[in-house]
Amino acid sequence: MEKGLVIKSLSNRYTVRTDNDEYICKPRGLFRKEGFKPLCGDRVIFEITDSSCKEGYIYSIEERKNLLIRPPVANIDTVVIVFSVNSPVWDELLVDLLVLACYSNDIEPVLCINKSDLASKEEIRNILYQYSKSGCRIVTTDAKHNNGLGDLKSLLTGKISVFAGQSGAGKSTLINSLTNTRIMQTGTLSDRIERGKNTTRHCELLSFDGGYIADTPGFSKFDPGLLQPDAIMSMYTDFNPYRKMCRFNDCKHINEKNCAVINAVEKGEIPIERHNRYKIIYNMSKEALKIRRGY
Ligand SMILES: Nc1nc2c(ncn2[C@@H]2O[C@H](COP(=O)(O)OP(=O)(O)O)[C@@H](O)[C@H]2O)c(=O)[nH]1
Ligand SMILES: [Mg+2]
Ligand SMILES: [Zn+2]
Repeated sequence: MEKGLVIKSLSNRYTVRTDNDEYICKPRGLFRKEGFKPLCGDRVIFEITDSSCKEGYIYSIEERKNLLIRPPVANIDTVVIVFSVNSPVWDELLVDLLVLACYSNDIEPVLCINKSDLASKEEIRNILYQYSKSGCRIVTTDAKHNNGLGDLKSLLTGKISVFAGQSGAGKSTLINSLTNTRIMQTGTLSDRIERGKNTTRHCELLSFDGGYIADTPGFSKFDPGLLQPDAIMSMYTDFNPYRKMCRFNDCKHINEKNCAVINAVEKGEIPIERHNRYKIIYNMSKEALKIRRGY
């Protein structure tokens, strides 16, 4: 038996990569009946049935660290959240929501401010400041003129990454540059084409420099109702140094008296933009919870 990584899935054929080879594998019959299919990113145990044709059977899938349904990828280490300052204007709430989506799936978010050629230094500095205490790694890139790509690449080495964010922010352009291919369609309508491709459950991990990037447009939405309000609170790491100093043990840092987090915002120690977004997302999640509970 061999061990390998599923790097491509296409109509029930899986390309499994080992240290020095690739095999086209079918899943073992029994495990298909169990309704459990391999996904790109899965680490599998397989048997080589024909070493000259490089074919085999997948026997089992190692336990997954996480998985996304759309795009269908397992064991994601990093999601690169791509946005541009003003072309399109960045959706601030979406960026925070995607960061939360990462944390709740045990994925490391990397923020990528792309199209830096179209923004002023001041605008970029402002965004860097907003996330300076978020614990997120953040890079600035200009995919069109190949600036900052080395910084981004160094954060993705040895990892399985997915790109996410607003349409038009430059995800496909970045993936093409990093992998030195033109595999992703760029420009208007391209996301729709790539989504169409994914509905047939096509997915491929593109290898580069010891890491992999999924060739999908990634996700561009996240429903805060999927998280509990208290979970959201704990994922705003900006608040960590202050939480214990709040007057109330169960302080939600929304409008309570003697809230150390709110005091820190007033003193400029926590970026007010982050706190404002926290309040909005916390309340969205609370409303969703009320609806679920029926009151
Ligand atoms: N000026 C500039 N244009 C870019 C940059 N990155 C991507 N673009 C352009 O922005 C448009 C949308 O890019 P695309 O990669 O398709 O975005 P996606 O929808 O996020 O995949 C394309 O016309 C790209 O050529 C950049 O860093 N600077
Ligand atoms: Mg795209
Ligand atoms: Zn508080």
